[in-house]
Amino acid sequence: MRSLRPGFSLTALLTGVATVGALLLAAPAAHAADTPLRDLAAAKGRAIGTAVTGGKLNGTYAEVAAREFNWLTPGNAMKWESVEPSRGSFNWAEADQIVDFAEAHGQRVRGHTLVWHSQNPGWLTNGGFTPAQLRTLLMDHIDTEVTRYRGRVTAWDVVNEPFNEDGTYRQTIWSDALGQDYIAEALTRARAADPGAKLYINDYNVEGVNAKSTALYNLVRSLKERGVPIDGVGLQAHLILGQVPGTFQQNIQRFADLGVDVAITELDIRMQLPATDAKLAQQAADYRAVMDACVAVDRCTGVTVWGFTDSDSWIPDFFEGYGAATPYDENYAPKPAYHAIAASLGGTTEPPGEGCAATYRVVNQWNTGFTGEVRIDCVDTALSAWRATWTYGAGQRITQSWNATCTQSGAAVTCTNASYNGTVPRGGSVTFGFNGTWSGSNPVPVVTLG
Ligand code: 9MR
Repeated sequence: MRSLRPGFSLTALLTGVATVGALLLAAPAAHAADTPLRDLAAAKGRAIGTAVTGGKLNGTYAEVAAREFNWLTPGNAMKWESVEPSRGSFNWAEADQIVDFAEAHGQRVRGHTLVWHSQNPGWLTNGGFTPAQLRTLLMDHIDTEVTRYRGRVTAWDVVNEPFNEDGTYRQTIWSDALGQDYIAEALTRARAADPGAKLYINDYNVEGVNAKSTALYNLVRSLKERGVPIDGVGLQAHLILGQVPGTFQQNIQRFADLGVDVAITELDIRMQLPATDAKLAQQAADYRAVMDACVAVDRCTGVTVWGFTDSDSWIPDFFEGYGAATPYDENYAPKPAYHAIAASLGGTTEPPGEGCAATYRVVNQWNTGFTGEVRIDCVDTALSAWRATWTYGAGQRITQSWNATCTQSGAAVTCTNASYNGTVPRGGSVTFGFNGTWSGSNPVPVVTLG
């Protein structure tokens, strides 16, 4: 986690010092010329994607989608209820439109999604079909859709959200009819329909190491052992402000070590409205933590955001009082989160006026213990001494630290520089580490520098 240095805010400068307003107001123009995210991502061999709505692909929405992203996911257009609203009557208009748009702009497409318990057409779910009929319907659906886009959809979320939170299999129309091996059957069928497409299982709340992600891990391992085609896992990453799991990178790495790719497929980070400067700064830190975790693991192919603008996000409709979850505001102005994505991809821009920021990460975690680290990066400020503080939300306790002196009182932790690392130059960074204990959960706290 990072947070802005207290007292360092562009808004304060703008309102407090009217005479330099013109100079500071020139900054957005400079930002418009920043290297687009897709160029930064391409230089790192990564995907930076967004979900899109076909009906909005014109004007500024289309310009930003084309300029900034090198992958697109149809947010709804490829779901069964969208493509076959009544039996045998297909509507490919929006899906075709998005695939055409992507090709016109040199973008790849993530197909979403073939087998799901949700957003199925009524004729299918209420049709009273026998298990044998449902198997045929599902296999035909996979054949029809995957074949239609053969060679044009690079990766498919073949199976979406197959697990419950406790790691058991979700009971769905498909598990009821075909048994739990519907997953293997669907993957095998998709491979036959387009041997060139990468095949994924996609789920939410599987970003950190937990019961659900471990179930997904065990499934992927067993599919690999059986020779069932599986190329990757999608970690959706619908996250809440300040709650990026500390084990994100460790979790990505364990899937990579199984020999599959990992994609972050639906990233958004919601906050309780109204958005404030402090919340947007925290959100930028959270986006940065997710991006950094992906960039750190070779087999993490990239990150897709679930809508790039707050005007095209599912959050306000589903979580009352929450929103502002994407990297652009409703008027297409890039938020601090946008700059955090750019910075993680090697871009040079940071949110204007950011001084020094701290990033907290769980490096490793085991039964009851963990190793953590905090990195302090200074962008346009230097430090001669530092103090990082945070409050643990789940009973964690620090037992040992290095490259800093850490004390804990209740839940409150204070770490100050060692004698040899208090100086951090502009553009420089310093890292310190610690061991601790945890139980239940180990969420990442918000670190404040002072
Ligand atoms: O973004 C989608 C939204 O427009 C739909 O109303 C919603 C219905 O469930 O689905 C949203 O996308 C979901 C995605 O397909 C699968 N993972 C969760 C996403 C958010 O609900």
